[in-house]
Amino acid sequence: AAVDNAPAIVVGSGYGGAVAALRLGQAGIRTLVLEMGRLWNTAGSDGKVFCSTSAPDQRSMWFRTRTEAPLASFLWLDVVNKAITPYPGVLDRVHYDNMSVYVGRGVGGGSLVNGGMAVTPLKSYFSEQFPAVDADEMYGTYFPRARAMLGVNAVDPAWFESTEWYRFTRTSRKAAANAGLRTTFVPNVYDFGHMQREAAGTATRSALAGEVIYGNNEGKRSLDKSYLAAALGTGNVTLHTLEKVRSVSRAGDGSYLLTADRIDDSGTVVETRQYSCAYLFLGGGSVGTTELLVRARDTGTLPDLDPAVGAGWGTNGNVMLARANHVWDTVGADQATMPVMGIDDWANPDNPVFAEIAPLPMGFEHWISLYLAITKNPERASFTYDPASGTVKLGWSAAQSAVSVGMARKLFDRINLANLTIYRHDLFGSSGKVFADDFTYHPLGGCVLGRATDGYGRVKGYSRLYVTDGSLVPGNIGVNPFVTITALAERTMARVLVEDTAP
Ligand code: FAE
Repeated sequence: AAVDNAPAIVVGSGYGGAVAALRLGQAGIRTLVLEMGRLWNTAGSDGKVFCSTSAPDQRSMWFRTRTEAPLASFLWLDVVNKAITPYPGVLDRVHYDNMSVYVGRGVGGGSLVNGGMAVTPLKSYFSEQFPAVDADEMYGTYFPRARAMLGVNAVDPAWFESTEWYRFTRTSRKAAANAGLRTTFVPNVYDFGHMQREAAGTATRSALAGEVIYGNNEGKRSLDKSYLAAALGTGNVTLHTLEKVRSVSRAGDGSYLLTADRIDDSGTVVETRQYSCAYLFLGGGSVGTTELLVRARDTGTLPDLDPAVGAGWGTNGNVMLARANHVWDTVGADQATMPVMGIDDWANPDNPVFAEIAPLPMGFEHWISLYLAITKNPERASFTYDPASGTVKLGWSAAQSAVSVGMARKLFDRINLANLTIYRHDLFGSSGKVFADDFTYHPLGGCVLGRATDGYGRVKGYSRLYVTDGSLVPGNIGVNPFVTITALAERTMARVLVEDTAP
């Protein structure tokens, strides 16, 4: 088969991949981006690019016959998930033994499906996680650069206090305050000017129409509208979609050889392509990149990869849970899908938790307060290659999830006690589960900075091979992770373009 050559290849078009593509393109380096998902720019028969969460269709999930939403049930009833036709939809749930990982599929990766919360971690906690990284430089240069490029903005506090769309957040804030807990506004990449126009009836509703995990048709500054648009604008970046990189090896001349499967809308492999490049940037996300490298090391295509490849993975301590409010504490039928506030108890040395106040837009009053807690769970797991099945496995155990639950429970027991309220038992399946601890939105680690790579994301054992995504973050960052991932990728690219690509 013919081999396509590019000076640089980027695998994946999420945060890490998008930053790499832009900075390579700006440096005048011809770059090819390979993305396994589709480009989300064509309207379906309903005139929309993405489907809604209330009426999911084939566009919702990656090759499923039924949706797998995080909230499985309401009043224990199986009313949330719907039968769909298999298709390269935008949200995937990757299943491992005791943990499943939600990821975005498409040009823009997680930015297409996420809640847009753009949070910079506490400097002290960042330094704890990345002791070898110059924190002054990160907070002086790379975090501001990332926030500016991502289009981070904040809700107008006066509008927040008065709008029906954030009543659910104010009710959760009150419950937290009753327990003596601090809440803090969190910035977002959703355009709040657009959201206010949605509320006023002068813009098409998206965040105010229940759109989020299956994509936003309006308002969200996802990567295809920020970094990736700019990358393509350099004229040096090309994008191939529906191509999944299956393996990576190295040729005698030091170039990298990639094999990619191109699929059609039914998932059938219609072509297997070979690529070669001098510089390879991996931005497949914590799970995508780590799986590729573990497989490459253990099948012998990149045998010199460090033993640390595959290790140091964590869930950012994610736990989802819900409380039932009193009848007088309404949350409103109208709820914006973009969270704007968190309960910040991270400084509590006894039980550090940062819990985002999450929306649950169902179109009627349900008195439910939903949360995604980020706990400081120190547990880590490793990915290993299983030769018998030819798959990569994740060694995360249920006991490791229980650590996150213990921390979330401690915080929310306190809130329930202060408010004389209880947990909801009907939202996470028929078993009556209170704490959803079997999935994460925030997979982190697997190729940890300074362990599997050098201090800048250069993969140990190989030259001109880089990781730029969430696999660099050691399992927990204490806040929603994409601003950190973006800023670290900016730091890597600034260094690599100066030191590694001299003609
Ligand atoms: P990611 O964005 O996952 O991009 C990886 C890309 O590579 C994807 O497009 C893949 O399809 C593609 N890919 C993977 N493997 C291959 C392969 N072999 N060949 C070709 N392409 C491949 O990685 N974070 C926040 O900070 N704030 C939030 O509010 C927030 N909410 C979230 C809500 C949901 C429902 C989810 C799922 C996540 C949320 N996150 C949030 C997490 C955030 O989206 C995630 O940390 C980043 O997207 C990770 O960025 P990466 O660049 O690591």
